[in-house]
Amino acid sequence: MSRSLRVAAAQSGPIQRADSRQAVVRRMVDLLDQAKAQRCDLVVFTELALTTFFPRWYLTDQAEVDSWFEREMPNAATRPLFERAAQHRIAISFGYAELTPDGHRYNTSILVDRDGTIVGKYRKVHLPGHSEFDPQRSFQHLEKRYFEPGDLGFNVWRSMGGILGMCICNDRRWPETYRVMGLQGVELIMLGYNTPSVNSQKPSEGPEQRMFQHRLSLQAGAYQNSSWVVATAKCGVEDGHPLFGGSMIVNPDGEVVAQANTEDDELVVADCDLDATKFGKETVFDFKRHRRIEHYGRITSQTGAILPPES
Ligand code: ING
Repeated sequence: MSRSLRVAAAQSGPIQRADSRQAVVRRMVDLLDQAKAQRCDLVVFTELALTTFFPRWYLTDQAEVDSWFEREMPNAATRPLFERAAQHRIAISFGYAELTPDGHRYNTSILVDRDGTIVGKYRKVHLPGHSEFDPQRSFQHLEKRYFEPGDLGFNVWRSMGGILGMCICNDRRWPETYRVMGLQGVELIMLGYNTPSVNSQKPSEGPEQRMFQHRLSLQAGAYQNSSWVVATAKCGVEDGHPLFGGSMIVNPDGEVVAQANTEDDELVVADCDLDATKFGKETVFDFKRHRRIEHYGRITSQTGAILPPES
């Protein structure tokens, strides 16, 4: 029997600082209804899907910081999303800012199965940006201020008849992210991202170059681990700050099979045959046959680069 899933990347247009969780969830439920109409099995929402990308703001009042976080999931604001997804028998993933009962704060994503049960959780490992206000930057990116590095690692879950994994945004730029899931047999990786259209430290790096690097990262990760990658943007202009779109679905050969055309709420849909991952895993990326771990020690024993001695 075919293990094909119809998957939607449910791209989010901009969420303004003043927008309520309720208004955002209504938009997400509308995308779910559209996905149902297209007979989707799985809908991948974006990073920090419930709020504006608040790490662009330098906040000092802890109560205001914590207003961007969710203390429990589901909660009153998100229950309509869980209920509609279960009603449609659609599995979903989405990201949000997580405040744990013991006071830890993470940039988190969850996987919810067709019954509305949370079956997986991931906490963003590779936090970009900085922790203090940086006057040198044209805008701030304070993820290291508001979140702790994820403590769950890169896991995979058997769900929807396949092996699914999650990561978040900047994680997609780091090959280790994909490989650790690849070494667990991942067949479809879900990720959301909020990526500024310009580089706050390098004005010459604009949307075209950043979109190239975004696509390059996804295609390489998919190909080198023979996995589907579903990447979903939050995009458009949030309180004057542009985020780029480019939601896309990449097949296990590294080919883009579907991508967004707008910078607004938009479904990007593709049929993902999970058995299409087998050939790569059994030939060029048959890790068991080809990897030489005796030469990879630096990858886990070193954090930064160690340069050769000056001659
Ligand atoms: N955003 C950006 C991303 O990884 C970034 C940060 C942009 C890092 C460009 C490096 C280069 O897409 C988040 N939220 O990680």
